[in-house]
Amino acid sequence: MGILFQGGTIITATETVQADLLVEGETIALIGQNLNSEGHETVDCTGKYLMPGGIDVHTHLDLPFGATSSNDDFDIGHMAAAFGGTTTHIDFATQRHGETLAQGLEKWWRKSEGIAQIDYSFHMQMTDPRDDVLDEIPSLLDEGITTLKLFLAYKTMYQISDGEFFRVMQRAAEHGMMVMVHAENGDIEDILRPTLIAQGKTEPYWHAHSRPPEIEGEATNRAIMMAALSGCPLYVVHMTCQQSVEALRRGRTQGYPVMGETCTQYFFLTAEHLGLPDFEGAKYVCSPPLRTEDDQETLWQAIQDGTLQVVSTDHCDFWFEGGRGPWQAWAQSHPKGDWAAYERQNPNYRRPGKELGRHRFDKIPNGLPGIEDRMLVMWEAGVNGKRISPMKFVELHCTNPAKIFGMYPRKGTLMPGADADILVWDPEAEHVRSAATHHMRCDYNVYEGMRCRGKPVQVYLRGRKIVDGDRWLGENGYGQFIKRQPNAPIL
Ligand code: DUC
Ligand code: ZN
Ligand code: ZN
Repeated sequence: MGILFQGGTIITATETVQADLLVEGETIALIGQNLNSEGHETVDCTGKYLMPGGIDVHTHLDLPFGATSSNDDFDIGHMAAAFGGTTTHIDFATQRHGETLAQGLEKWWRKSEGIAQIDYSFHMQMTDPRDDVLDEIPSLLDEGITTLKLFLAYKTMYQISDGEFFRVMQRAAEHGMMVMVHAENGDIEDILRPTLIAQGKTEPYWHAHSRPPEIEGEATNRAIMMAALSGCPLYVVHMTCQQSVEALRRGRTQGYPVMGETCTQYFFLTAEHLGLPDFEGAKYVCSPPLRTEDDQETLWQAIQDGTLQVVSTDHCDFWFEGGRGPWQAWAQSHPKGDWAAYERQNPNYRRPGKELGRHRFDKIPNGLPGIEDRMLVMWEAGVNGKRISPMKFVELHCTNPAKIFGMYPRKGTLMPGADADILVWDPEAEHVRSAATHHMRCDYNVYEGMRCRGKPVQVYLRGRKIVDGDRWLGENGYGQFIKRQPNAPIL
């Protein structure tokens, strides 16, 4: 017995077609007109769209950050993602200085195995590319990990030199892997930030001044030139501004193997939010920082013309009012990775959050909630706002992520043989984004009060219904690690 989705409109990146869709087991068996329902469970999709489950290729679940760690983990974060239509995500497993890649990876297996509720994969975040670590790179392919993330920012923590960056690219290219880059010039940021602090400019507002668009444009251009020289495919994460988008557009015009993403928040919020009174600006501190309305227009243009291929979230949420309950005593005796479980069992406990930077913007943990909001607000502003078509929406949030990151056609589309990751999307369903109703473990929502029309009313992951209206039907351990393929296409 299968599940027959009847009477819906199927939307993929390339077509919109009225058809039935049959799921057998974990995959799509058939798409066609008037399929025979005998022996199958049926789902009436009249007036609904059927779209592939969303893929968020840039998340930081349970990420240690300074004196705290990000709130959402592979349990609650997964549920929140699915309520917003995302059924697969790729997180960043981090190698710390002195560690091997395998040691870094091991920590992320522990966070996810037996806990995951949606499908997931990892990028390997390399911070210490020693010779022995470079030799370890090919072993990642055995794990199904095909992407290496490098930093040109966070000078004392993650940043690597240009020489190291280039050497990693050469190795990655030999093995059909792709390099991803956080492109901000960390050397310059490391001068601007302490200067502002010394001048007494310590409020959240100054965060944006410590990381101006020029340092993003410069680092993006540098990484692109290294991609041109090494031949290694490059994907620039969280692009925010005209300076970096122009660099990418130039590189692509030259035929270099370069691609890029932006994140949801950069379409909706600006650096003005950082200046909100009563420390509210701290809610919006992320890196790279929020920019201007002109930059927002640049980003809309760049997704429309294909300069940017993907919209992700950089989801990395922290309490606005954290540090509650007996956290200090408890946290001292437990590694950061254990905090999520304790917090779940003790509702009065909150790990530290944005308040860590009440007196200095550089102590505010960087990041915003968004894994649940991404497809909902982009549908509203993009599709309802007539900036992108429903097919383009699917391309940006589902299909391109699957192709670029080696999961296509298993993920990212609706076709026979693909995983039955299916959104039954009601284009008329009205809702309001709010911290009072979202599922992310976060006491604020950056789209608070935004009215939206359209959302997934049912979500299926590999043939199993995990969201039904407001009901959560998922299960810890059902989420699978997805092994990805190297030599993914340059789009
Ligand atoms: N930027 C953020 O805002 N948070 C996590 C990491 C990053 O680069
Ligand atoms: Zn980053
Ligand atoms: Zn990030």
